[in-house]
Amino acid sequence: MEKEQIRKYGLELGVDAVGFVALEDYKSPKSPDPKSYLPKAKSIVVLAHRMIDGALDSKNPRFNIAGRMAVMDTSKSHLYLMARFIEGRTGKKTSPVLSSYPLDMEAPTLGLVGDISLRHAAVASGLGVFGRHNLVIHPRFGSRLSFTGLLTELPLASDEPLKEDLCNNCGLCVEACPGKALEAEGRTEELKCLKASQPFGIPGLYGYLRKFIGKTPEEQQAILKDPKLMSLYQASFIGFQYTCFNCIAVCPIGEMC
Ligand code: B12
Ligand code: SF4
Ligand code: SF4
Repeated sequence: MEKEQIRKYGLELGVDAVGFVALEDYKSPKSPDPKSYLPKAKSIVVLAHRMIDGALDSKNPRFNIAGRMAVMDTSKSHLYLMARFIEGRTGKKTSPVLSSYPLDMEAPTLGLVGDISLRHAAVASGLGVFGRHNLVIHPRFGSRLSFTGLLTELPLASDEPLKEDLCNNCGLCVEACPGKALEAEGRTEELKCLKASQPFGIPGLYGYLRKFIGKTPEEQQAILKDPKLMSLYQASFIGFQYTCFNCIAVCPIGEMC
């Protein structure tokens, strides 16, 4: 099956951009070997979906996360359809790589490394380049993209990587980061980002639970009335809830809607 048939099918479904990387060109030093999940894997098809500008730029965190959830759900459906398309026409096993979760929460990576690094796959498939914010910038859509992928046994040649540097080094992303997670070039300080962008994630849950230790039953009753508990409960069934998208939102590269 030709790459262009897969790309055409994806674009017809509503995927914004499709890229291809042969496994030998995918290099993500911290990530596991993709063959440990799919022994005969040969390549990765990378799908890029544009984020929704209104949701991203809203000052209401529920609108921000609603936009991200909509992208995640849509891209998940597209992965299913594209996996069926490839498997049905070629008989080659194809495995979806979701946008973020589930993640391996065990040591040593503790939920900080994906099974496939979609940024490294996106860069190697010519969909974009790393910017100062350590996110991938696409020539047309800028940083406002979510990535998913398909690990497949189908051998597909890599698309040509981009040569130009799209980041203008304006530093807006570094300034706008509430967690000061982008101070060191080429590295995101994960825990600082997590603390600032996921108040109802694991550090938030630990913080809440820690408040209980050594407290009297009356104090514990009062802690149970903290509205933060409701937000933690909500996050537990919605999934991870980011309240910060600043490094994406302030980046001036690319088109708006
Ligand atoms: C775990 C994770 C996180 C963790 C850890 C981040 C991290 N250090 O990788 C936390 C929770 C902190 C996080 C935060 C965010 N994430 Co996140 N995250 C992931 C996830 C699930 C896995 C990433 C991974 O495997 N990292 C570990 C390895 C691969 O990273 P690494 O080798 O250390 O590489 C790092 C640096 O060395 C640097 N780097 C590597 N090579 C190069 C080369 C150059 C030239 C440069 C400049 C930098 C650079 O980039 C990496 C960033 O630290 C991916 C989805 C996926 N499966 O890929 C999404 C993903 C990377 N996240 C994404 C986003 C959008 C975010 C947030 C904006 C949160 C939000 N509101 O949505 C922030 C942005 C943080 C930032 N500016 O870096 C998007 C990125 C989209 C894009 N346009 O690039 C992804 C791809 C999810 C998706 N499907 O779209 N994330
Ligand atoms: S998501 Fe927010 S806290 Fe995390 S790196 Fe980007 S701007 Fe900083
Ligand atoms: S905001 Fe400026 S420095 Fe940051 S990634 Fe975008 S162009 Fe580069």
